[in-house]
Amino acid sequence: MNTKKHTLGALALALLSGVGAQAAGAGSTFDVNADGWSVSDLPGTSSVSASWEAGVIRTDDQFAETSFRAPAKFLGNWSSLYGSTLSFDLTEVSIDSNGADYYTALIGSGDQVLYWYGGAPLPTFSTFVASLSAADTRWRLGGTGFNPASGAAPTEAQFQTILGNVTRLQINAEFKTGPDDSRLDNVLLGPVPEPASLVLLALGLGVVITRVSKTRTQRPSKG
Ligand SMILES: [Ca+2]
Ligand SMILES: [Ca+2]
Repeated sequence: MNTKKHTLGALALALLSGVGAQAAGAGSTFDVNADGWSVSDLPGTSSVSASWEAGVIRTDDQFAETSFRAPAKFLGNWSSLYGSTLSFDLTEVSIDSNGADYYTALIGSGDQVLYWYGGAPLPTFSTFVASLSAADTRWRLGGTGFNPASGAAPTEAQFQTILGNVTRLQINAEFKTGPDDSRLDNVLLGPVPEPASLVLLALGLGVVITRVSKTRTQRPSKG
């Protein structure tokens, strides 16, 4: 009985993986490990491995400006994602009075960096959603290694140039002068699976369930 349930689960996972492969973008849910993420300083010049625990990644103050840094699968030419979203779940045990002034995420291309000011995280996980578009007025354009809260808003052309050659993606883990304790989960660069893909997934699961049911009725139970 357990074997059949495992078979159904494996087939469902295979179908889900297929949907993920069809959708543009990249994602990390940290189900079994840190998925290649590291912990970096703000300029992205130094990094250490990210700690993994219970399906999320976690860090304390590893650098003067600590952030979670995405692995290679989040980098490259994402021009097709203009107008889509970057979303993630973030929590921080506590922030200080400056916390809300810090950037929340950044997308860099060489020394051109888009900083997104989506607010500070809460002591419990909450979801942040940034539009990959100059229409999202929380983006500021700056260089490496500083926090240009008052920087210029990017033009659409500037945004698309950076999105066309992403060399780093970082989620901030530094929201106070004292010791931080930040956790990150469910990072998704790009669209969630489209309705058409979900319909295909539902159809695929229906086929799997039908087949497993038939197998179950054809084979006598061994108890
Ligand atoms: Ca997770
Ligand atoms: Ca700190």
